[in-house]
Amino acid sequence: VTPLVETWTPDAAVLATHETPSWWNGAKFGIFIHWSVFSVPAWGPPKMYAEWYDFYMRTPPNSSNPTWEHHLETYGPTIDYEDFIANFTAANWDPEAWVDLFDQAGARYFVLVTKHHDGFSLFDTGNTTHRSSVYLGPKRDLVAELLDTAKAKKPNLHRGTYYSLPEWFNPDYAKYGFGQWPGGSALDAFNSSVIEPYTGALPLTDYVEDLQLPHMLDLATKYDTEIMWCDIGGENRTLEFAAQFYNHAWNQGRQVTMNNRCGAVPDFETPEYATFGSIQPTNWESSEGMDPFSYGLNSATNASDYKNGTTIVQTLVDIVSKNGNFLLDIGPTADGQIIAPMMQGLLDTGAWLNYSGSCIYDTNYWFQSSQDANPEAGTPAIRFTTTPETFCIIAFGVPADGELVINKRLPLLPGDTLSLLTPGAVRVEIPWMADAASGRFVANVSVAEASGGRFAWA
Ligand code: FUL
Repeated sequence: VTPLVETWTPDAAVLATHETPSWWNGAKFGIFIHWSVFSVPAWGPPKMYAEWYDFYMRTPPNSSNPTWEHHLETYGPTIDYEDFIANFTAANWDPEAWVDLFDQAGARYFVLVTKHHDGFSLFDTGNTTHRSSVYLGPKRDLVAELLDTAKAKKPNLHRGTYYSLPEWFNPDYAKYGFGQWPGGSALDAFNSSVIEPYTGALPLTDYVEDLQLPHMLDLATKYDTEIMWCDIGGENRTLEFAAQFYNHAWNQGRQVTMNNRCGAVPDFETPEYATFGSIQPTNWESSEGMDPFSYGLNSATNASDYKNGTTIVQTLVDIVSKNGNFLLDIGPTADGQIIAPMMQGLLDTGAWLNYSGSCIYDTNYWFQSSQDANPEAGTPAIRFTTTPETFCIIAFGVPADGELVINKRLPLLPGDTLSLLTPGAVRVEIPWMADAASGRFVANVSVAEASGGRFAWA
């Protein structure tokens, strides 16, 4: 029997000493999954998140957002967001195929949306609410299925859960004032009957005590999440939650972490569709969708607009060179499929990481991090990473004349071995400038171009 150790107390000063685990620091690349009722309409105007459909469809038509018109034209006035729940089926979902794909993509963790701002959960919400995939739609515990499959099949693929602390249109949340509905508070939205009753809701005394905190504790202790990726903040019981989350993991000999949107004591920062321009010594993770600007699937996006392998790899390398992690998001279809352009981007990324991973996973940043591209000299942009054994130079393209000129004093000596990481693990001699460096690391040079699997640099 594991002895109960109550190491963590619900005390901000104590919890602030918690840090991201070493597995998270070394993992560098994760997959974010926005999959829920919003995957049914799967639509958003450019530069607006498709997973916000529930909110945008109630935004009056005189605004700059055409979702209201789109909804009326496509579904007519009698269909509400609540009606989409029945069409969120997961009918063709194979959790094992997802886990295999994430692994093939070279991801070391994933973060599944378990409840977005529409308040629809993908796990068993028991007697807190029946607004969940267990009671409605697929009638399956999607969180348990994915996390258990990962745990059983890929123990090195770490498992995380996104959880929105507020809910847009939950009348029980209204007193805490999420209330972003353009016509007023969520309660006003109900009273003016722009939305139907909150499907699946059960009577509650207090949203935070009786629903939000129990949900988060269940994700931590029943589903054994390793990353609590909260969203929005607002009213919360994060100190109580974090203490129990960390104690539970501690008693199982596991290391877990929590982002900065739970309202208190974050382990890491979470820039969104943005990265830092320079090295950040604190832990951070940048997230964005494969879509140009959406986490949820957007059927209005052209196949060619999704990020391809090269863009993903170069984004990842840039982030890693500045001490960050990259959480790349996919938006599956309502029946549980990952569309071809997303699948291809993931596979191309994995193909590159397969032979260049030694310059990504478990690396550290180098204090100079990067050298800008010099188009006149035909030199591509370059990023640097380090390990205790190796100094890595990663070029975002093939230099015009085959010679990579780096105007920095590198931790290398002229006689040091330089090897080019290539798909066949072939060692290639590359020209080097005798005056470029001093130091004693072995160098690896790798070209960050994943699309099509062609890496000719000779
Ligand atoms: C934001 C949300 O509003 C977006 O829909 C998305 O989930 C992103 C990761 O966080 O705050």
